[in-house]
Amino acid sequence: MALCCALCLLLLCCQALALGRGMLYPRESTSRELKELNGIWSFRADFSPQRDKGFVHQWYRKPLRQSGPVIDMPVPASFNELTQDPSLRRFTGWVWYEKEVLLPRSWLLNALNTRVVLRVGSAHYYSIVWVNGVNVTEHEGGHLPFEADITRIVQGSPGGLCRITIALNNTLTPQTLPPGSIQFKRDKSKYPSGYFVQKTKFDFFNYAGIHRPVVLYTTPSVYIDDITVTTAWAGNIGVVRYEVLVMGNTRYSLSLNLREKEGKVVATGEGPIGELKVVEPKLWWPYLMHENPGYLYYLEVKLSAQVGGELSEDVYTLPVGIRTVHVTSRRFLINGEPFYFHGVNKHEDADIRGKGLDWALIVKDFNLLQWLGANSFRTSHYPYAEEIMDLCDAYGIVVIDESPGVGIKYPENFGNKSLAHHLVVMEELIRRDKNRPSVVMWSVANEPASELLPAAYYFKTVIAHTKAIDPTRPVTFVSNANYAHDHGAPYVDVICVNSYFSWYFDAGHLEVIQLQLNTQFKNWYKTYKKPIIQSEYGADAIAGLHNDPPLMFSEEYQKAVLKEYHSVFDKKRKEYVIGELIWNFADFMTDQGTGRVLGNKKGIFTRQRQPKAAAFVLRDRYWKIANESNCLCPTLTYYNLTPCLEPTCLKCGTTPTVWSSTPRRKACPSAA
Ligand code: GCB
Repeated sequence: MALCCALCLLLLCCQALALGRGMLYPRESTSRELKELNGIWSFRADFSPQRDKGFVHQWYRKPLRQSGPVIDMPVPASFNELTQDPSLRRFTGWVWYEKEVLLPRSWLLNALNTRVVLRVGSAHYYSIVWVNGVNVTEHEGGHLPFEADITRIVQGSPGGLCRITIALNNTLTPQTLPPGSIQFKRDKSKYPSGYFVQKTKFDFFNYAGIHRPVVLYTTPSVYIDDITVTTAWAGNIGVVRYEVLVMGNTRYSLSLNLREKEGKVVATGEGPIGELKVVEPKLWWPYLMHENPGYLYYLEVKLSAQVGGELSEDVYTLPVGIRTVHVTSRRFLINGEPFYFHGVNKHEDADIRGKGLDWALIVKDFNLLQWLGANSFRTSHYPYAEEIMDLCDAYGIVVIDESPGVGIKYPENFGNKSLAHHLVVMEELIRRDKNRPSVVMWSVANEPASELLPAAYYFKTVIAHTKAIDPTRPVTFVSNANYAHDHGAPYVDVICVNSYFSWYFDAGHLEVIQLQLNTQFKNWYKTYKKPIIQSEYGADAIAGLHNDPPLMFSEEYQKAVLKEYHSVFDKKRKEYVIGELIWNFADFMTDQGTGRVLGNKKGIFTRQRQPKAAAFVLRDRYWKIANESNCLCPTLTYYNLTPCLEPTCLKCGTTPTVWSSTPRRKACPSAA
């Protein structure tokens, strides 16, 4: 049976819709060099009434400082909260970034066989890029990488000077993803002339800027452009199926080595398409499901070709985790074992840097996730940085990878232009994250107006397209619509529902949560017979605000809401509920409004990552769930998996040394 599933999977993979080009994460190798351009860039916001002065005066033609004043701007970071200027904080329109770099001679001399690529990890929202005044690329969308081959421009430039200019526009319209709209306020008695505001229907601040690393990297002129890997296993054989896309020449040879962590080669292959078999594979397991979670192999791809009569080589190494994902009517299976999502929803958000990538914050967050006993998160409400996703792969944190499809609330957001762009975004997201073992499901949207009729065709199309590109992963979107009127739900594999009982509805009435939550689950399950994830629930709590009996916004109330929800989850997870993701991991910034006190306070951690009382409630719960599901004792006594401690059996107190035949569990010695 397992073998059969594995083969089906491989067959399905063969039918995946090809994407044409790759977006491999830039990595150094014996054939590739990399130069990070992070640090201080020159910056100017175009405050001209039409925001078009930069284009009219062609600011990209000369160094930016020559066309007017510039300020220092760090990259990566959002520009909004780095100065004391409120008009820059709320700025909507074009901003200009510039960086001058000198390229090493070696990149310029070997012109025939060195390709130079400029890559931007993400820039919000629309980017136009020039190098030495020459337009090299444009990109729409704020959360995914883009790149341009700039070889010809830099190799012709005197002294290897490379002046990179990026014009960035953060305006959101009904056709962008996420959508928004610009409202012009024309009442002269209330607003100055030309006054406009950016409106959005999502609940986080529209931070903008170059949010992720910008790098220059080289490849040989014949190069590995893309690698697609899918995995399966049956019995004691793991299968890594690969497809390599080569650009620059049609005549080349490819050899592949699959290495274990310690470097030992476990399988080898040749040619652009093939299958590697691994005997006794070390499977990729989620955190807390195995003593060695997140196991990665390394697929080293070596390309050889003749360039100008000489042998040229390109080498790229891709981390690979061997695992399978399946969905039944009641369960989510990873490697054939039931997986229960006990995790969080996050945001890329922090003081000062906004949505800019910050290594210290990333490491702190992963430490908190592990402390919490969280095995998963959803990238609410847009794709997160590749650097974050790398750690998910390495630590075994399971990811529901969400597109920026948030705030799709009006009929005009469902038109052809929006749909066409949404399809492109799904392509870009899958192109970037398809090889990640941590990604177990795609989420195409959050809380769209799926009760509107056009949602049926829209989500049918987006989901079918997503599945066509990646037939190996289930697809969902997150709904807060009424189960009986949701036109998108028929197309998803897993039902993801958000609800805020006793918060946005029946505010203050904790006593209604259990009944309403039970009803919610029953209705969705009876209608669709698909497993359900509670993809959001929670309550705002201002850290340090106390009231007992619990009142809204106090830490006690947040705890009480969680406990009411948990009692229902505990019944339903024996049936078809397959996960619970708290809203939210940490407090985060939003637009200003009467319901927001310096942002959304539903975090179980503050924005500075200090725990509120609710964090301890969740921590106890998540570790208990992990312990229970790892337990093989007949009496259901479970292992104490407290972080940093050796797992011990709570019944007999011993540390088990053997894993049972089911790979994720240790057999309790006293069970024998
Ligand atoms: C939701 C949204 C999320 C909000 C949250 C809230 O349903 O999906 O983006 O932040 O509720 O706190 O209102």
